[in-house]
Amino acid sequence: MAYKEPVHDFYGICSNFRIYGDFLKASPFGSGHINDTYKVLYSQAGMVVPYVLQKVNTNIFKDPHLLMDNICRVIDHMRSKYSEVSKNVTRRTLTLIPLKTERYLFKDKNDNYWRVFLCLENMSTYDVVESRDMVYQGARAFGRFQSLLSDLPEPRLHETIPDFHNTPLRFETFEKAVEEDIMNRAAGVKKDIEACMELKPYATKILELHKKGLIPERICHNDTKLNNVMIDNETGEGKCVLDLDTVMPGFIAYDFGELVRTGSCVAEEDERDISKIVINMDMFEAIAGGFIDGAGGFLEKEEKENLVLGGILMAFENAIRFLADYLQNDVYFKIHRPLQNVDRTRAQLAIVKEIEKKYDIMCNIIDNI
Ligand code: GN1
Ligand code: MG
Repeated sequence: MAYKEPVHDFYGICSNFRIYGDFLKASPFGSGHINDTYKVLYSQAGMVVPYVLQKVNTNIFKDPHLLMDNICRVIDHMRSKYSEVSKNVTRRTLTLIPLKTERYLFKDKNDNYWRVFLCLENMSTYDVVESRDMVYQGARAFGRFQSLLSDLPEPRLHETIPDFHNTPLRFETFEKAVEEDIMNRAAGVKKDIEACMELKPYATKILELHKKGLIPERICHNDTKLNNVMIDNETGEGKCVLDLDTVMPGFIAYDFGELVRTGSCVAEEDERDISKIVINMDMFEAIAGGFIDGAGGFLEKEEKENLVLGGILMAFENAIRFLADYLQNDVYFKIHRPLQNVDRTRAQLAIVKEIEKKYDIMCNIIDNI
């Protein structure tokens, strides 16, 4: 089903948060596929002040309290580090607004969970990258994010979505969706299903390296789409990393891979003209340079050697997730037209082919950094 904007009592919801002033209006904001996000305007003594209101998708994040626990720890840790070096802490990390009675998460009468952040002004996100410098900045912000969290004190973060990047399990889910074919859609996408099936051997690659002890588990963002970084409108700097719901243990190859998937190709995620899906080596070089600059020296040799493989895995994993969702009636990713998940799948499969073709050159670029 195409996504339909639900009706909510925004004034009532917002009145539970410690926001001063008079509610003016709320309107849909951003282009995320999972949570519902709104920009809310308040008048504070005549000054219009924006906030970001978000409804957490609890079909996907089953325990919103655990998720908020992670986010608070992550934000607090980054904030303590930034406050040593910078005065612009509220532009570099997200800031949650507390409730009047407790912290951060409001449950409405329909069992929806809401949270409010300060709105980051004079910064923008981009669904399609526009320049080499922009991808460099975005990748650097994610690299820095990883390095800032590399000494997050124990305990281990909660797994907000268990097996989020367990690609073999994602593949099983895809196979099951094909087998069950509850909407009778499989025949119409036979070729796409076959193309995904052919890529099956990739599914285990990163997990196997981990099992052999060759690549370590780290705290990762796990959803490093380039539009999850705010770019400063004036300086072009990648300032603030968004979408912290999947920050949890993971592998660097996946975070880097998601950057390659979304930043090294100047096309929409659902681009229908496959000839536009080209991995641009300048963009790739900027991603690799930015990520490694931001992350500093802590990447291990095996991690560096498998960064490009991460690109293949993330394009492949997203392809099977989009196609499984199409077969299951488009219930996970928001869609805005009927075949959008199929188009997303095809574009991801084209990215896999492109990386396969350019694999050695891409590995050389990383070697030379
Ligand atoms: C979702 O929320 P958003 O749009 O940043 C998804 C990612 C996918 C991505 C595909 C929690 O990210 O895993 O890679 O869509 N997030 C979740 O565009 O499933
Ligand atoms: Mg997002």
